[in-house]
Amino acid sequence: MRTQPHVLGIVLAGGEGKRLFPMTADRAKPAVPFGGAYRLIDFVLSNLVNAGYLRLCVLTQYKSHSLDRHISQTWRLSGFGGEYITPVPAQQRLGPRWYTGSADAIFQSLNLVYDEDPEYIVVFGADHVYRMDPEQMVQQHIDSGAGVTVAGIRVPRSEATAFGCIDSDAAGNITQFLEKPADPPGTPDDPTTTFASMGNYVFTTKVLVDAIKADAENTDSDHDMGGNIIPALVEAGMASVYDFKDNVVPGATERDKGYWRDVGTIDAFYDAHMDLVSVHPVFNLYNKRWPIRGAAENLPPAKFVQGGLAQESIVGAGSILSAATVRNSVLSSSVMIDAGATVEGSVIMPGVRIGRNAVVRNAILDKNVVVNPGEIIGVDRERDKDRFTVSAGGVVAVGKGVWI
Ligand code: ADQ
Repeated sequence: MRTQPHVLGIVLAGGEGKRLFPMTADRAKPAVPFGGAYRLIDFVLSNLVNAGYLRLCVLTQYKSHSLDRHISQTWRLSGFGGEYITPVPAQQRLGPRWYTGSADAIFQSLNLVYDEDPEYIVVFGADHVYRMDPEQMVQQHIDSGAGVTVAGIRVPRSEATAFGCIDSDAAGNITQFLEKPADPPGTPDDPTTTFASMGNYVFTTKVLVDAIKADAENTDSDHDMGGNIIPALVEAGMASVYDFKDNVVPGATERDKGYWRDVGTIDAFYDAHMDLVSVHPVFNLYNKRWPIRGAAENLPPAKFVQGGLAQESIVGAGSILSAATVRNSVLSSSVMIDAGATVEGSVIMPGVRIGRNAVVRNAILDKNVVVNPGEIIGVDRERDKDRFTVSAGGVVAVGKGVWI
C-alpha cells in the first residue's frame, strides 16, 4: 500500500562534459570516477534511493557504455515492490535524431512517464557531488502548490556564470531566472553571492508534460531544461525555489552540512577530491546514516609494506604501497606504488601503477595509467603542458591508460 506520494525520478545523465577532458574522452561525465570508490552518478542515485525513491530512469546518450554497465551492476534492485533503476539510452524513438538538449531527452522519453503515471517527477542532474534529502524538497513542492520547484544554492558571484541564476520573492516564488548570464546578479543581502540553480527540479507531472510538449513545438528553443523549460514556467508564474540550506541530511557534520559541488572543470573536480582528505573533511564520506553507494568490488584490503606510508589520504582496496610516500591524495582501488615513489596532492584512479622513485604532484591520473620508474609529473609545468592537459589552476590531468 502506498503511503508516500507517487514519485518518478528522471536523472539526466547524457552530458558530454567537455571541460573535464581527458576524463570524459571515452565516458560520459556522470560515469567519471570520483572519490576512490564512486562514479559521479552515485551521488544523485544515493540521494534519491536514500530518500526512498526507487523508480528511477537514467537518461543517457553520450558515450554511455561504462555508465550503463555501472548502473546495471551497482544499482540493481530486487524489483519485488515494482522498483527499478533503469538506464535509458537515446533510441531515436521520435525520428532519426539524437537528443538536442536535456528537455528533448525528456520529450523523447515521455513514454516512461505515461507508463509510470506518477503524481510528481523529480528531474535531477547527474554531475554533482553532494548530499541531499530530496524528499524534503518534494514536500515543500507539494505544500507550496507550485508547478515546478527549483533547488537553489548560494555560490560566489564570480562563479555563477556557469549556472542558472534565481531571483525570488519572500514567499519563494521565482520572479526571474537567468540561464548562465554573463554578469550574474548578487543577492539582496550580499552582492558577492548569487542564488544559483543546482539543476535539480521537482515537477507536478502535468506541468512537466505540458511544458515539455509545448517546448518541443517551439522551433526557436534549444530544448534545454535550464535554458528554456524553467524560464517558461517562471514566466507563467508557476515556479518556486527550494533553498538548499534548509535541507537537513541525517548524520551531517557541522562542516559538511549543505555541501554541494559542481565538478564540471578539472580544477573543481580536483578541489572536490581535496575536500575529502583533510582530518576533518569538508565532505564526509563516512556518514553511515546517509550512505553514498558505489561499486562494491571483491578485492583484498589495501596493503602497506617496507615502510610504505599514506597521510591525509584515502586508499582504495586492492592497493599496495611499498616504501612509497603518499600525502593529501585519493587513491582508488588496485593502485600499485613502488618503492621510493612520492605521490602528493593527487587523484589516482583504479589500476594505476607508479614505478620506483617516480614523483607525482598535483595530478589526476585516470584509470590504468602507468608511470615509469623515475618519471616526474606535476613539477615542471612547461614540460607537462607538452605532454598532458594542464588546468588553469595547474593540475596535470593524464588520460586513461597512458604510459608515461
Ligand atoms: P548545465 O550542467 O550546464 O547547467 P546541462 O549541460 O544541460 O546543463 O546538464 C544538466 C544535466 O543534464 C547534466 O546532468 C547532464 O549530464 C544532463 N544532460 C545534458 N544534456 C543531456 C542530454 N542531451 N540528454 C540527457 N541528459 C543530458 C544546468 C542548468 C543550470 C544549473 C546547472 C547546475 O541548466 O541552470 O545552474 O545545471 O549545475
